[in-house]
Amino acid sequence: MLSFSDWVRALPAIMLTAFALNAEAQSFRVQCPTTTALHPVPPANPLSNPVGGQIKCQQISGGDGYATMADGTQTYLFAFGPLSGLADIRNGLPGTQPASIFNTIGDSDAVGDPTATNFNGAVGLVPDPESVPAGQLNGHVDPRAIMDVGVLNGNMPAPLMAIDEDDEFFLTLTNVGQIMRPDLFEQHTVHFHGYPNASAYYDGVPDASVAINVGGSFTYYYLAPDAGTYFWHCHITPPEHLQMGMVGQLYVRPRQNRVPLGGTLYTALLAQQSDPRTKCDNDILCSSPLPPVNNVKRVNNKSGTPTLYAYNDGDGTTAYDVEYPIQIHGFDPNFHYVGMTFNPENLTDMKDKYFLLNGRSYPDTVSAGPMKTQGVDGVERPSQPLSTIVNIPVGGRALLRISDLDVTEHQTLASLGIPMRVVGYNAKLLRDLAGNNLAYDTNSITLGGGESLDVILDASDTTRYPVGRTFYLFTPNLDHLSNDAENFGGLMTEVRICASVDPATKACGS
Ligand SMILES: [Cu+2]
Repeated sequence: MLSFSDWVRALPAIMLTAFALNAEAQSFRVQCPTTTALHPVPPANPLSNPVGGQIKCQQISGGDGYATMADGTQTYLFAFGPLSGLADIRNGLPGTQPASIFNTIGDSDAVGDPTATNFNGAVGLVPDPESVPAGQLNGHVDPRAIMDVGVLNGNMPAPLMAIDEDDEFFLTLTNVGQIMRPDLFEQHTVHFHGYPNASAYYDGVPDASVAINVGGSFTYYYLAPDAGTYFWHCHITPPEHLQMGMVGQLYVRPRQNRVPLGGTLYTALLAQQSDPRTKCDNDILCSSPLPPVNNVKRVNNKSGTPTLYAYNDGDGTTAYDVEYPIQIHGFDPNFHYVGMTFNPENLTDMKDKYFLLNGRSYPDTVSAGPMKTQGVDGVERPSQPLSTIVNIPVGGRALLRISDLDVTEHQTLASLGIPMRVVGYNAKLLRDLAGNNLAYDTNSITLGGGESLDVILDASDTTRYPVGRTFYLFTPNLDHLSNDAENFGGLMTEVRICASVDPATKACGS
Protein backbone atom coordinates (compact mmCIF):
# COMPACT_ATOMS: atom_id res chain seq x y z
CA MET A 1 0.00 0.00 0.00
CA LEU A 2 1.50 3.34 -1.06
CA SER A 3 1.23 6.30 1.26
CA PHE A 4 0.28 9.70 -0.14
CA SER A 5 3.89 10.88 -0.04
CA ASP A 6 5.00 7.70 -1.85
CA TRP A 7 2.47 8.54 -4.55
CA VAL A 8 3.82 12.07 -4.90
CA ARG A 9 7.38 10.74 -5.16
CA ALA A 10 6.28 8.18 -7.75
CA LEU A 11 4.34 10.71 -9.86
CA PRO A 12 7.15 11.69 -12.25
CA ALA A 13 7.80 8.04 -13.03
CA ILE A 14 4.08 7.36 -13.52
CA MET A 15 3.74 10.35 -15.86
CA LEU A 16 6.83 9.34 -17.84
CA THR A 17 5.36 5.87 -18.27
CA ALA A 18 2.09 7.40 -19.42
CA PHE A 19 3.85 9.57 -22.00
CA ALA A 20 5.93 6.63 -23.19
CA LEU A 21 2.80 4.52 -23.59
CA ASN A 22 1.19 7.39 -25.44
CA ALA A 23 4.16 7.72 -27.80
CA GLU A 24 4.04 3.99 -28.42
CA ALA A 25 0.33 4.06 -29.11
CA GLN A 26 0.80 7.17 -31.28
CA SER A 27 -1.70 9.92 -31.27
CA PHE A 28 -1.45 10.44 -35.05
CA ARG A 29 -2.68 7.51 -37.15
CA VAL A 30 -4.49 6.85 -40.40
CA GLN A 31 -6.95 4.07 -41.09
CA CYS A 32 -7.68 2.63 -44.51
CA PRO A 33 -8.36 -1.11 -44.57
CA THR A 34 -7.86 -2.98 -47.82
CA THR A 35 -10.84 -5.24 -47.09
CA THR A 36 -14.02 -4.99 -45.03
CA ALA A 37 -17.05 -7.22 -44.50
CA LEU A 38 -18.85 -5.26 -47.23
CA HIS A 39 -15.86 -5.18 -49.59
CA PRO A 40 -14.03 -8.45 -48.96
CA VAL A 41 -12.08 -8.62 -52.21
CA PRO A 42 -9.06 -6.36 -52.83
CA PRO A 43 -8.45 -4.54 -55.04
CA ALA A 44 -12.10 -3.71 -55.37
CA ASN A 45 -13.15 -3.12 -58.92
CA PRO A 46 -16.55 -1.47 -58.55
CA LEU A 47 -17.87 -3.41 -61.53
CA SER A 48 -16.74 -6.83 -60.32
CA ASN A 49 -17.60 -6.31 -56.67
CA PRO A 50 -20.96 -7.92 -55.86
CA VAL A 51 -22.18 -4.97 -53.75
CA GLY A 52 -20.54 -2.34 -55.98
CA GLY A 53 -18.40 0.50 -54.78
CA GLN A 54 -15.06 0.17 -53.07
CA ILE A 55 -13.10 1.31 -50.05
CA LYS A 56 -12.06 4.97 -50.31
CA CYS A 57 -9.88 6.94 -47.94
CA GLN A 58 -8.73 10.48 -47.33
CA GLN A 59 -6.60 12.24 -44.71
CA ILE A 60 -7.03 15.91 -43.84
CA SER A 61 -5.35 18.27 -41.43
CA GLY A 62 -7.18 20.62 -39.11
CA GLY A 63 -5.12 23.72 -38.51
CA ASP A 64 -4.55 27.14 -39.98
CA GLY A 65 -3.25 28.87 -43.09
CA TYR A 66 -3.55 31.88 -45.35
CA ALA A 67 -5.52 32.60 -48.52
CA THR A 68 -5.04 35.41 -51.02
CA MET A 69 -8.05 37.58 -51.78
CA ALA A 70 -8.54 39.09 -55.23
CA ASP A 71 -7.39 42.54 -54.03
CA GLY A 72 -4.11 41.02 -52.83
CA THR A 73 -4.99 40.84 -49.14
CA GLN A 74 -3.63 37.78 -47.38
CA THR A 75 -6.36 36.47 -45.13
CA TYR A 76 -5.81 34.25 -42.11
CA LEU A 77 -7.76 30.97 -42.03
CA PHE A 78 -8.73 28.34 -39.56
CA ALA A 79 -8.65 25.61 -42.16
CA PHE A 80 -8.54 22.03 -43.27
CA GLY A 81 -5.70 21.05 -45.57
CA PRO A 82 -4.89 17.97 -47.64
CA LEU A 83 -2.83 15.13 -46.12
CA SER A 84 -3.58 12.70 -48.95
CA GLY A 85 -4.52 13.06 -52.60
CA LEU A 86 -2.20 16.07 -52.76
CA ALA A 87 -1.53 15.74 -56.49
CA ASP A 88 -5.23 15.49 -57.36
CA ILE A 89 -6.18 18.38 -55.09
CA ARG A 90 -3.53 20.59 -56.70
CA ASN A 91 -5.22 19.80 -60.01
CA GLY A 92 -8.61 20.89 -58.68
CA LEU A 93 -9.89 17.33 -58.30
CA PRO A 94 -11.32 15.54 -55.25
CA GLY A 95 -8.59 14.20 -52.95
CA THR A 96 -10.46 10.98 -52.16
CA GLN A 97 -8.48 7.87 -53.14
CA PRO A 98 -9.10 4.13 -53.36
CA ALA A 99 -7.40 2.20 -50.55
CA SER A 100 -4.75 0.91 -52.96
CA ILE A 101 -3.52 4.46 -53.68
CA PHE A 102 -4.04 5.88 -50.16
CA ASN A 103 -1.90 3.07 -48.72
CA THR A 104 1.14 4.05 -50.79
CA ILE A 105 4.38 5.20 -49.23
CA GLY A 106 5.65 8.39 -50.83
CA ASP A 107 9.23 9.22 -51.68
CA SER A 108 10.88 11.50 -49.18
CA ASP A 109 10.43 14.50 -51.44
CA ALA A 110 6.69 14.11 -51.67
CA VAL A 111 6.29 13.37 -47.98
CA GLY A 112 8.31 16.29 -46.67
CA ASP A 113 7.47 18.97 -49.22
CA PRO A 114 4.13 20.76 -48.96
CA THR A 115 4.44 21.91 -52.58
CA ALA A 116 5.13 18.43 -54.02
CA THR A 117 2.68 17.62 -56.78
CA ASN A 118 3.33 13.99 -57.60
CA PHE A 119 1.93 12.07 -54.67
CA ASN A 120 -1.62 10.92 -53.85
CA GLY A 121 -0.97 8.57 -50.91
CA ALA A 122 -1.31 9.28 -47.20
CA VAL A 123 1.30 11.73 -45.94
CA GLY A 124 3.29 10.22 -43.08
CA LEU A 125 2.33 6.59 -43.71
CA VAL A 126 5.33 4.35 -42.90
CA PRO A 127 5.77 0.65 -42.08
CA ASP A 128 5.21 -0.05 -38.39
CA PRO A 129 8.47 -1.30 -36.85
CA GLU A 130 6.54 -2.66 -33.87
CA SER A 131 3.91 -4.60 -35.79
CA VAL A 132 4.02 -8.41 -35.68
CA PRO A 133 5.52 -9.28 -38.07
CA ALA A 134 7.43 -5.98 -38.23
CA GLY A 135 7.04 -3.58 -41.14
CA GLN A 136 3.29 -3.76 -41.78
CA LEU A 137 1.36 -0.83 -43.22
CA ASN A 138 -1.22 -0.68 -40.47
CA GLY A 139 -1.90 3.06 -40.24
CA HIS A 140 1.31 3.82 -38.34
CA VAL A 141 2.58 7.25 -39.36
CA ASP A 142 5.67 9.37 -38.96
CA PRO A 143 4.31 12.51 -37.26
CA ARG A 144 7.20 14.60 -38.54
CA ALA A 145 6.07 14.26 -42.16
CA ILE A 146 2.52 15.13 -41.16
CA MET A 147 3.63 18.28 -39.34
CA ASP A 148 6.02 19.23 -42.19
CA VAL A 149 3.18 19.15 -44.71
CA GLY A 150 0.18 19.97 -42.56
CA VAL A 151 1.21 23.01 -40.53
CA LEU A 152 0.00 26.32 -42.01
CA ASN A 153 -1.23 24.41 -45.09
CA GLY A 154 -4.97 25.10 -44.86
CA ASN A 155 -7.00 25.29 -48.07
CA MET A 156 -9.99 27.44 -48.95
CA PRO A 157 -12.35 25.77 -49.54
CA ALA A 158 -11.51 22.67 -47.50
CA PRO A 159 -10.27 19.62 -49.46
CA LEU A 160 -12.79 18.38 -52.03
CA MET A 161 -14.18 14.88 -51.43
CA ALA A 162 -16.10 12.59 -53.77
CA ILE A 163 -17.33 9.05 -53.36
CA ASP A 164 -19.58 6.69 -55.28
CA GLU A 165 -22.74 5.04 -53.99
CA ASP A 166 -21.90 1.82 -52.10
CA ASP A 167 -18.41 3.07 -51.26
CA GLU A 168 -17.14 2.88 -47.71
CA PHE A 169 -15.32 6.09 -46.86
CA PHE A 170 -12.62 6.26 -44.16
CA LEU A 171 -11.80 9.91 -43.46
CA THR A 172 -8.96 10.65 -41.05
CA LEU A 173 -8.83 14.09 -39.43
CA THR A 174 -5.44 14.96 -37.94
CA ASN A 175 -5.29 18.10 -35.79
CA VAL A 176 -1.89 19.73 -36.43
CA GLY A 177 -2.61 22.82 -34.31
CA GLN A 178 -2.78 26.46 -35.29
CA ILE A 179 0.74 27.81 -35.34
CA MET A 180 -0.37 31.45 -35.62
CA ARG A 181 -2.51 31.10 -32.51
CA PRO A 182 -0.38 29.26 -29.93
CA ASP A 183 -2.74 30.56 -27.26
CA LEU A 184 -5.55 28.49 -28.79
CA PHE A 185 -5.91 24.75 -28.47
CA GLU A 186 -8.89 24.45 -30.78
CA GLN A 187 -10.44 21.06 -31.29
CA HIS A 188 -11.88 20.27 -34.72
CA THR A 189 -14.36 17.74 -36.06
CA VAL A 190 -15.92 16.66 -39.36
CA HIS A 191 -19.67 17.02 -39.78
CA PHE A 192 -21.00 15.41 -42.99
CA HIS A 193 -23.92 17.78 -43.58
CA GLY A 194 -26.98 15.93 -44.83
CA TYR A 195 -25.78 12.45 -43.92
CA PRO A 196 -28.95 10.51 -43.11
CA ASN A 197 -29.38 8.83 -39.70
CA ALA A 198 -25.82 9.69 -38.72
CA SER A 199 -24.14 7.83 -35.89
CA ALA A 200 -23.22 10.37 -33.19
CA TYR A 201 -19.60 9.17 -33.27
CA TYR A 202 -19.15 10.14 -36.90
CA ASP A 203 -21.43 13.17 -36.91
CA GLY A 204 -18.86 15.59 -35.50
CA VAL A 205 -21.20 17.47 -33.18
CA PRO A 206 -18.86 18.02 -30.23
CA ASP A 207 -21.45 18.09 -27.47
CA ALA A 208 -22.84 14.73 -28.62
CA SER A 209 -19.64 13.04 -29.72
CA VAL A 210 -15.86 13.18 -29.86
CA ALA A 211 -13.81 16.18 -30.94
CA ILE A 212 -10.20 15.93 -32.04
CA ASN A 213 -7.49 17.56 -29.94
CA VAL A 214 -4.26 19.10 -31.17
CA GLY A 215 -1.82 16.23 -31.73
CA GLY A 216 -4.55 13.63 -32.32
CA SER A 217 -6.16 11.82 -35.24
CA PHE A 218 -9.61 10.31 -35.61
CA THR A 219 -10.97 8.30 -38.54
CA TYR A 220 -14.58 8.94 -39.49
CA TYR A 221 -16.47 6.18 -41.27
CA TYR A 222 -19.31 6.62 -43.77
CA LEU A 223 -21.21 4.22 -45.95
CA ALA A 224 -22.00 6.37 -48.99
CA PRO A 225 -25.51 7.84 -48.80
CA ASP A 226 -27.70 8.54 -51.85
CA ALA A 227 -26.11 10.33 -54.78
CA GLY A 228 -26.05 14.10 -54.67
CA THR A 229 -24.14 17.21 -53.66
CA TYR A 230 -23.42 17.55 -49.95
CA PHE A 231 -20.91 19.52 -47.92
CA TRP A 232 -18.92 19.02 -44.76
CA HIS A 233 -17.52 21.29 -42.10
CA CYS A 234 -15.99 21.53 -38.67
CA HIS A 235 -18.65 21.61 -35.96
CA ILE A 236 -16.63 23.41 -33.27
CA THR A 237 -18.15 26.89 -32.75
CA PRO A 238 -19.60 26.60 -36.26
CA PRO A 239 -20.15 30.33 -37.07
CA GLU A 240 -16.51 31.01 -36.19
CA HIS A 241 -14.82 27.97 -37.74
CA LEU A 242 -16.98 28.11 -40.91
CA GLN A 243 -16.44 31.85 -41.38
CA MET A 244 -12.71 31.24 -40.91
CA GLY A 245 -12.71 28.62 -43.70
CA MET A 246 -13.37 25.15 -42.27
CA VAL A 247 -15.95 24.06 -44.83
CA GLY A 248 -15.86 22.23 -48.15
CA GLN A 249 -17.84 20.12 -50.58
CA LEU A 250 -18.47 16.39 -50.72
CA TYR A 251 -20.43 14.73 -53.49
CA VAL A 252 -21.70 11.23 -54.14
CA ARG A 253 -21.89 9.83 -57.67
CA PRO A 254 -24.81 7.56 -58.52
CA ARG A 255 -24.87 3.81 -59.12
CA GLN A 256 -26.20 4.63 -62.57
CA ASN A 257 -22.59 5.47 -63.58
CA ARG A 258 -21.96 1.70 -63.39
CA VAL A 259 -24.57 0.79 -66.02
CA PRO A 260 -22.59 -0.74 -68.90
CA LEU A 261 -22.46 1.17 -72.18
CA GLY A 262 -25.63 0.35 -74.11
CA GLY A 263 -27.43 -0.83 -70.97
CA THR A 264 -30.94 0.44 -70.20
CA LEU A 265 -31.04 3.01 -67.43
CA TYR A 266 -34.60 2.19 -66.41
CA THR A 267 -33.76 -1.49 -65.92
CA ALA A 268 -30.88 -0.51 -63.66
CA LEU A 269 -33.13 1.75 -61.59
CA LEU A 270 -35.73 -1.03 -61.28
CA ALA A 271 -33.00 -3.37 -60.03
CA GLN A 272 -32.18 -0.87 -57.27
CA GLN A 273 -35.69 -1.29 -55.91
CA SER A 274 -34.50 -4.52 -54.32
CA ASP A 275 -32.12 -2.51 -52.13
CA PRO A 276 -33.82 -1.62 -48.83
CA ARG A 277 -31.87 1.65 -48.64
CA THR A 278 -33.34 3.04 -51.83
CA LYS A 279 -36.52 1.14 -52.68
CA CYS A 280 -39.66 3.21 -53.04
CA ASP A 281 -42.63 0.87 -52.54
CA ASN A 282 -44.44 2.70 -49.74
CA ASP A 283 -41.68 5.01 -48.60
CA ILE A 284 -42.52 8.67 -49.17
CA LEU A 285 -38.89 9.52 -48.42
CA CYS A 286 -37.54 7.37 -51.24
CA SER A 287 -34.90 9.33 -53.04
CA SER A 288 -35.50 8.42 -56.67
CA PRO A 289 -39.11 7.57 -57.54
CA LEU A 290 -39.32 5.65 -60.81
CA PRO A 291 -39.83 7.81 -63.91
CA PRO A 292 -42.26 6.69 -66.64
CA VAL A 293 -41.11 3.50 -68.36
CA ASN A 294 -38.59 4.31 -71.07
CA ASN A 295 -35.88 2.72 -73.13
CA VAL A 296 -33.04 5.25 -72.74
CA LYS A 297 -29.63 3.58 -72.93
CA ARG A 298 -26.26 4.66 -71.67
CA VAL A 299 -24.18 6.22 -74.43
CA ASN A 300 -20.83 7.94 -74.78
CA ASN A 301 -20.50 11.63 -73.95
CA LYS A 302 -18.64 14.34 -75.88
CA SER A 303 -15.31 13.14 -74.49
CA GLY A 304 -15.88 9.67 -75.94
CA THR A 305 -16.28 8.05 -72.54
CA PRO A 306 -19.54 6.65 -71.10
CA THR A 307 -21.85 9.48 -70.03
CA LEU A 308 -22.00 10.29 -66.32
CA TYR A 309 -25.14 11.16 -64.37
CA ALA A 310 -25.87 13.36 -61.37
CA TYR A 311 -28.53 11.00 -60.02
CA ASN A 312 -30.10 7.58 -60.56
CA ASP A 313 -32.66 9.16 -62.86
CA GLY A 314 -33.64 6.08 -64.91
CA ASP A 315 -34.16 8.23 -68.00
CA GLY A 316 -30.86 10.03 -68.61
CA THR A 317 -32.23 13.47 -67.71
CA THR A 318 -29.26 14.26 -65.43
CA ALA A 319 -26.59 13.25 -67.96
CA TYR A 320 -23.54 15.51 -68.24
CA ASP A 321 -20.16 15.67 -69.94
CA VAL A 322 -18.17 17.59 -67.32
CA GLU A 323 -18.87 18.46 -63.69
CA TYR A 324 -17.80 21.47 -61.64
CA PRO A 325 -18.04 22.08 -57.91
CA ILE A 326 -19.20 25.68 -57.32
CA GLN A 327 -18.79 26.46 -53.64
CA ILE A 328 -20.12 29.86 -52.59
CA HIS A 329 -18.66 31.44 -49.49
CA GLY A 330 -18.07 34.83 -47.94
CA PHE A 331 -15.29 36.29 -45.79
CA ASP A 332 -15.49 39.12 -43.31
CA PRO A 333 -11.92 40.51 -43.36
CA ASN A 334 -12.32 42.16 -39.95
CA PHE A 335 -13.34 38.85 -38.38
CA HIS A 336 -10.36 37.09 -39.97
CA TYR A 337 -7.99 39.80 -38.77
CA VAL A 338 -9.34 39.53 -35.24
CA GLY A 339 -9.07 35.73 -35.57
CA MET A 340 -5.36 36.05 -36.34
CA THR A 341 -4.67 38.49 -33.53
CA PHE A 342 -5.53 37.85 -29.93
CA ASN A 343 -8.73 39.88 -29.66
CA PRO A 344 -12.21 38.70 -28.79
CA GLU A 345 -14.34 38.07 -31.86
CA ASN A 346 -17.71 39.72 -32.23
CA LEU A 347 -19.95 37.20 -33.98
CA THR A 348 -22.95 39.52 -34.19
CA ASP A 349 -21.00 42.09 -36.22
CA MET A 350 -20.00 39.56 -38.91
CA LYS A 351 -20.34 41.16 -42.37
CA ASP A 352 -18.90 39.56 -45.46
CA LYS A 353 -16.90 41.79 -47.79
CA TYR A 354 -15.23 39.13 -49.93
CA PHE A 355 -17.55 36.89 -51.94
CA LEU A 356 -15.96 33.65 -53.04
CA LEU A 357 -16.53 30.91 -55.61
CA ASN A 358 -14.33 27.96 -54.61
CA GLY A 359 -12.34 30.27 -52.34
CA ARG A 360 -11.63 32.88 -55.03
CA SER A 361 -13.22 36.12 -56.17
CA TYR A 362 -13.28 37.44 -59.74
CA PRO A 363 -10.88 37.75 -61.53
CA ASP A 364 -9.06 34.97 -59.63
CA THR A 365 -12.01 32.68 -60.38
CA VAL A 366 -10.86 32.49 -64.00
CA SER A 367 -7.13 32.02 -63.39
CA ALA A 368 -6.17 28.41 -64.04
CA GLY A 369 -4.20 26.21 -61.67
CA PRO A 370 -3.76 26.43 -57.91
CA MET A 371 -3.46 29.86 -56.26
CA LYS A 372 -0.59 30.05 -53.82
CA THR A 373 -0.13 32.16 -50.72
CA GLN A 374 3.09 32.84 -48.87
CA GLY A 375 2.94 32.00 -45.20
CA VAL A 376 4.76 33.88 -42.44
CA ASP A 377 7.57 31.31 -42.78
CA GLY A 378 8.24 32.42 -46.38
CA VAL A 379 6.95 29.17 -47.93
CA GLU A 380 4.42 29.47 -50.76
CA ARG A 381 1.64 26.90 -50.39
CA PRO A 382 -1.27 26.14 -52.74
CA SER A 383 -3.98 27.80 -50.67
CA GLN A 384 -6.88 27.90 -53.14
CA PRO A 385 -6.42 24.94 -55.50
CA LEU A 386 -9.77 25.06 -57.27
CA SER A 387 -10.42 27.43 -60.17
CA THR A 388 -13.99 28.16 -61.20
CA ILE A 389 -13.70 28.25 -65.00
CA VAL A 390 -16.60 26.25 -66.47
CA ASN A 391 -15.38 24.73 -69.75
CA ILE A 392 -18.10 22.93 -71.73
CA PRO A 393 -17.28 20.78 -74.77
CA VAL A 394 -19.24 22.09 -77.78
CA GLY A 395 -22.66 20.45 -77.91
CA GLY A 396 -22.25 19.20 -74.36
CA ARG A 397 -23.65 19.66 -70.87
CA ALA A 398 -21.97 20.76 -67.66
CA LEU A 399 -23.14 19.74 -64.21
CA LEU A 400 -22.66 22.51 -61.65
CA ARG A 401 -22.62 21.20 -58.09
CA ILE A 402 -23.53 24.46 -56.36
CA SER A 403 -23.36 24.67 -52.59
CA ASP A 404 -23.68 27.72 -50.36
CA LEU A 405 -21.20 27.43 -47.49
CA ASP A 406 -21.79 31.01 -46.39
CA VAL A 407 -22.30 31.83 -42.72
CA THR A 408 -24.02 35.19 -42.93
CA GLU A 409 -25.83 35.74 -46.21
CA HIS A 410 -28.03 34.26 -48.90
CA GLN A 411 -26.32 34.14 -52.27
CA THR A 412 -27.76 34.41 -55.76
CA LEU A 413 -26.04 33.23 -58.91
CA ALA A 414 -27.34 34.07 -62.37
CA SER A 415 -26.54 32.71 -65.81
CA LEU A 416 -27.19 34.75 -68.93
CA GLY A 417 -27.51 32.98 -72.26
CA ILE A 418 -27.40 29.38 -71.04
CA PRO A 419 -30.42 28.53 -68.86
CA MET A 420 -29.75 26.78 -65.58
CA ARG A 421 -31.68 23.52 -65.40
CA VAL A 422 -32.14 22.68 -61.73
CA VAL A 423 -32.25 18.87 -61.44
CA GLY A 424 -31.50 18.33 -57.75
CA TYR A 425 -31.92 20.16 -54.45
CA ASN A 426 -30.14 19.29 -51.20
CA ALA A 427 -28.87 15.99 -52.65
CA LYS A 428 -32.33 14.89 -53.83
CA LEU A 429 -33.36 14.39 -57.44
CA LEU A 430 -36.25 16.72 -58.27
CA ARG A 431 -39.14 14.29 -58.77
CA ASP A 432 -42.66 14.19 -57.42
CA LEU A 433 -44.00 11.11 -55.63
CA ALA A 434 -45.22 9.64 -58.92
CA GLY A 435 -41.76 9.96 -60.46
CA ASN A 436 -42.63 12.93 -62.66
CA ASN A 437 -39.65 15.10 -63.49
CA LEU A 438 -39.77 18.41 -61.59
CA ALA A 439 -36.58 19.84 -63.10
CA TYR A 440 -36.98 23.45 -64.21
CA ASP A 441 -35.08 26.03 -66.21
CA THR A 442 -34.22 29.36 -64.63
CA ASN A 443 -31.71 32.15 -65.09
CA SER A 444 -30.87 32.51 -61.41
CA ILE A 445 -30.79 30.48 -58.25
CA THR A 446 -30.68 31.64 -54.62
CA LEU A 447 -29.30 29.59 -51.77
CA GLY A 448 -29.00 30.05 -48.03
CA GLY A 449 -25.99 28.73 -46.14
CA GLY A 450 -26.18 24.94 -45.96
CA GLU A 451 -28.18 24.41 -49.14
CA SER A 452 -27.07 22.83 -52.40
CA LEU A 453 -28.42 22.62 -55.93
CA ASP A 454 -27.46 20.51 -58.91
CA VAL A 455 -27.70 22.56 -62.08
CA ILE A 456 -27.12 21.48 -65.66
CA LEU A 457 -25.95 24.01 -68.23
CA ASP A 458 -27.19 22.51 -71.48
CA ALA A 459 -25.09 23.79 -74.39
CA SER A 460 -26.19 21.07 -76.81
CA ASP A 461 -27.56 23.66 -79.27
CA THR A 462 -24.34 24.35 -81.20
CA THR A 463 -25.92 27.24 -83.12
CA ARG A 464 -26.56 29.19 -79.94
CA TYR A 465 -23.45 27.93 -78.17
CA PRO A 466 -20.62 27.72 -80.74
CA VAL A 467 -16.95 27.11 -79.95
CA GLY A 468 -15.22 30.19 -78.56
CA ARG A 469 -18.30 31.82 -77.05
CA THR A 470 -18.01 32.98 -73.43
CA PHE A 471 -20.89 33.36 -70.99
CA TYR A 472 -20.96 34.56 -67.42
CA LEU A 473 -22.09 33.20 -64.09
CA PHE A 474 -22.45 36.13 -61.71
CA THR A 475 -24.47 37.42 -58.82
CA PRO A 476 -27.11 40.05 -59.50
CA ASN A 477 -26.66 41.23 -55.87
CA LEU A 478 -24.47 44.08 -57.05
CA ASP A 479 -22.89 44.65 -53.64
CA HIS A 480 -21.51 41.11 -53.88
CA LEU A 481 -19.61 41.96 -57.09
CA SER A 482 -16.77 43.52 -55.13
CA ASN A 483 -13.58 42.54 -53.38
CA ASP A 484 -13.81 44.51 -50.12
CA ALA A 485 -13.23 48.14 -51.26
CA GLU A 486 -12.63 47.21 -54.93
CA ASN A 487 -15.40 47.04 -57.49
CA PHE A 488 -15.71 44.62 -60.45
CA GLY A 489 -14.92 41.45 -58.52
CA GLY A 490 -16.74 39.11 -56.21
CA LEU A 491 -19.12 36.35 -57.25
CA MET A 492 -18.46 36.05 -60.95
CA THR A 493 -16.89 33.54 -63.30
CA GLU A 494 -16.88 32.50 -66.95
CA VAL A 495 -18.51 29.70 -68.89
CA ARG A 496 -16.58 28.89 -72.05
CA ILE A 497 -17.59 26.72 -75.01
CA CYS A 498 -14.58 24.64 -76.07
CA ALA A 499 -13.88 22.36 -79.04
CA SER A 500 -13.10 19.70 -76.43
CA VAL A 501 -12.53 19.45 -72.69
CA ASP A 502 -9.85 17.20 -71.21
CA PRO A 503 -11.78 14.92 -68.83
CA ALA A 504 -8.86 14.78 -66.36
CA THR A 505 -7.77 18.42 -66.19
CA LYS A 506 -10.99 20.03 -67.52
CA ALA A 507 -8.77 22.25 -69.67
CA CYS A 508 -10.20 23.75 -72.86
CA GLY A 509 -8.87 21.99 -75.99
CA SER A 510 -8.78 23.68 -79.37
CU1 LIG B 1 -12.62 23.62 -36.31
